[in-house]
Amino acid sequence: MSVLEEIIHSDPILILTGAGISKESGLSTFRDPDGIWAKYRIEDVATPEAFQTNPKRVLDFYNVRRSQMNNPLIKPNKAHTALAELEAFWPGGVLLVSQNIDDLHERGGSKKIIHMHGELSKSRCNNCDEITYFQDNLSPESKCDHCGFIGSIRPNVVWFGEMPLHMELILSELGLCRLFLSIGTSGNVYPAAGFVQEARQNGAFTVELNLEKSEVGSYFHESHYGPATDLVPEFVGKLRDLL
Ligand code: BJW
Repeated sequence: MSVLEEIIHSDPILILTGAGISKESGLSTFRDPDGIWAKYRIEDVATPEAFQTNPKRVLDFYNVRRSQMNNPLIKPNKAHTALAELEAFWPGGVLLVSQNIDDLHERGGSKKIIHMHGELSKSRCNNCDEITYFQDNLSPESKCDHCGFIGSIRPNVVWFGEMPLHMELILSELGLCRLFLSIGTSGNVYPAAGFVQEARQNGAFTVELNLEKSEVGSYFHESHYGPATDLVPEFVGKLRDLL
């Protein structure tokens, strides 16, 4: 891998992950033929308007996904754990920016992680903005423990038309990283899909690890195609060899 010639151990690394990294753990992606958007319409379940029009449908969609995530059979895979190992041994620092709302990176051992599209294990009150760790099902009758409002509790996730979380910090880190690694994301959804160009313009070496070439695949210096559980441990192994 030519990354060996470009990167030294003191370089900061920023890693963007998408649904593809959790696929081999048993969670669905969105845009693959068997993905979530083949079964649900985005406008029915992943917009603020959908929540306003039919909150039960939206909450049920996330209740099902929360129970899938919490199924004991769903575990972090070798790609998740390899990234946690990288974070532990890489001297230059590793920031993980995940579009995923599951908790498999944390359960795999990663510590420094930003969930830019939110987290399924948390709810947010539309009335008072209180964010709460929440593992039960939500319903339109759910009451906010903080302000007492009924019907305002939603999953703490980012829907289309909403601002992804921690963008200021992410943009600043994209300016600092020397290696940008994109794993298991189709490059369809912005602003995440634009991160490769942002990082590259700022001088980072950019690498895509994905099952197939993504929508923004031509912007990467280097690409490797295959399942994340093969590619990620292999790539992390190459970085370890640099030390
Ligand atoms: C494997 C694998 C294996 C499979 N191993 N790989 C026109 C132009 C540009 C932008 C816009 C536009 N019109 C509207 C917009 C903005 C809009 C947008 O991007 N729309 C596009 C559809 C065009 N974006 C927004 O609205 C965002 N907000 C925003 O832009 O605010 C303004 C702003 C601007 C600038 C700066 C800051 C703010 C919000 C986006 C919210 C996305 N929300 C969702 C759902 C909520 C969370 C949830 O329910 O989970 O987030 S949509 C869904 O897509 C989810 C994902 O995080 C996201 C990305 O999907 P991902 O992860 O890439 O999954 P897939 O399925 O697409 O791809 C999986 C990949 O894995 C594939 O490539 C497979 O090949 C691969 N794979 N198995 C390795 N084993």
